[in-house]
Amino acid sequence: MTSSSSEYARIVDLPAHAGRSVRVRGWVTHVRSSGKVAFVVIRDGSGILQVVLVKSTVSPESWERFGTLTQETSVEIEGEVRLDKRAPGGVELGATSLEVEGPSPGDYPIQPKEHGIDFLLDHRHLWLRSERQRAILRVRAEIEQAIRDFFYERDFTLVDTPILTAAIGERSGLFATEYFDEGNAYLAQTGQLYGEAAAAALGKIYCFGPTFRAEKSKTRRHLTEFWMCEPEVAFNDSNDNMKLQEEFISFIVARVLERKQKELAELERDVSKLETVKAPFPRIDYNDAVKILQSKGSEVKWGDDLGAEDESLLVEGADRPVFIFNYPKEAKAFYMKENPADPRTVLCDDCLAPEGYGEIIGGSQREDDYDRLLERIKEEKLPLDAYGWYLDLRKYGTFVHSGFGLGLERTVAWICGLPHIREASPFPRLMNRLRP
Ligand code: NSS
Repeated sequence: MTSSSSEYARIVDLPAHAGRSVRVRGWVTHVRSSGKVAFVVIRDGSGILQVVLVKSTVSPESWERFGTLTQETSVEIEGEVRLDKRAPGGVELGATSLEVEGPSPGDYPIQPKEHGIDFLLDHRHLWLRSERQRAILRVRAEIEQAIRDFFYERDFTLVDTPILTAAIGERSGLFATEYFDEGNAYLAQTGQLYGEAAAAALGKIYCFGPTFRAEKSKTRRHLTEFWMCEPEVAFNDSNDNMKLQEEFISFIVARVLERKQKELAELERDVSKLETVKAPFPRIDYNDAVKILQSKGSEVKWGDDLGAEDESLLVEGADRPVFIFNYPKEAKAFYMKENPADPRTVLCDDCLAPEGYGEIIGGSQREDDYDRLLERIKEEKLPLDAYGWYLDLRKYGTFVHSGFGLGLERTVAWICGLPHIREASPFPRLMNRLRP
């Protein structure tokens, strides 16, 4: 096979090599021939290239090899780069030789026709090669980079929190596994509690990694494994927390618009719906949200958490995300700070994306009063021995602090305009899906 990669050009770089001879490698996506002239379209991950082989100018071996090409055959081609405005990427390669690196049987499962979603997910390892999936993965990577840049530029310290934990963060389902003599370990649902400890050490931190929830819900927006970015800031109150969220989301959207237009076009995303995403975002108090919902015919009652349909109704017509803040205590997690102005509620917010995408962020000011937190842990019947360390944060110099969690895949689904969250993850984990 091949030697060093510096001898090869990437398709994206070809315009700079116009008029010169180069070698490229990639996978065949299409072939066609008119008898004396053959066309091969290849993909190398950086771009798409049309290659032209003229029978009279290549060796008989190269011409014969052309005849064996099928979709996804991997090839190495040498040829001259020619500028051609009509060709994808603005260049064409006039081949002088063609070698097959890895043949592909002519039964490639994914064809340009309608496949059922189960079939596609069963073949996710191959489905990723399609243009649409590549565009989604690139947008996802850009969002992840934007997340890291946002916090790096603002002097937050990245803190990696554990995945095997004894303490539970959220109410939704847990994955448990036996942990030597220590009883059950749980796959982390959140890094938040550790983030709070780190915020007392470093002031402004964030964690960003996989989180796990044994969700028994088959919806468009639940995965059992998803990535969450969770900043935690010492001395921020709930109001500061919402400001950080709107600044953060606006930054991410602006970055994708700036750098991923090609991918958004491939996804046929209506970018005018993203261009309006700018801070500040509207804020609706939970009490008002319930009234609005009831006036729109929802059966929601004060005290309920809001479901997907309620969320859609609340953002109806909004041109940017909307905050719903200060939910009833019973609808939310134990660690949220009681609202001094209305102790039936907690200082928290959900940030709802427009166009029906719903909650992409959950955030709150944390309960910083030792006794009240202890009471909440008991009320929720959480194992006290696993929370001693968490209570210590309220014992040794308690402090006002707030943070939030942004779900990466929900954000990707919204920004890409995907109908379902499963396409936002390279290898999605759903209730009924652990492979590939
Ligand atoms: O449960 S959250 O609302 N909040 C937390 O986990 C807090 N501990 C975050 C914090 O304050 N540090 O989840 C946060 C976000 C939520 O808005 C969704 O965007 C996403 O995490 N999320 C999910 N995405 C995909 N699938 C599932 N099952 C899921 N659950 C939450």
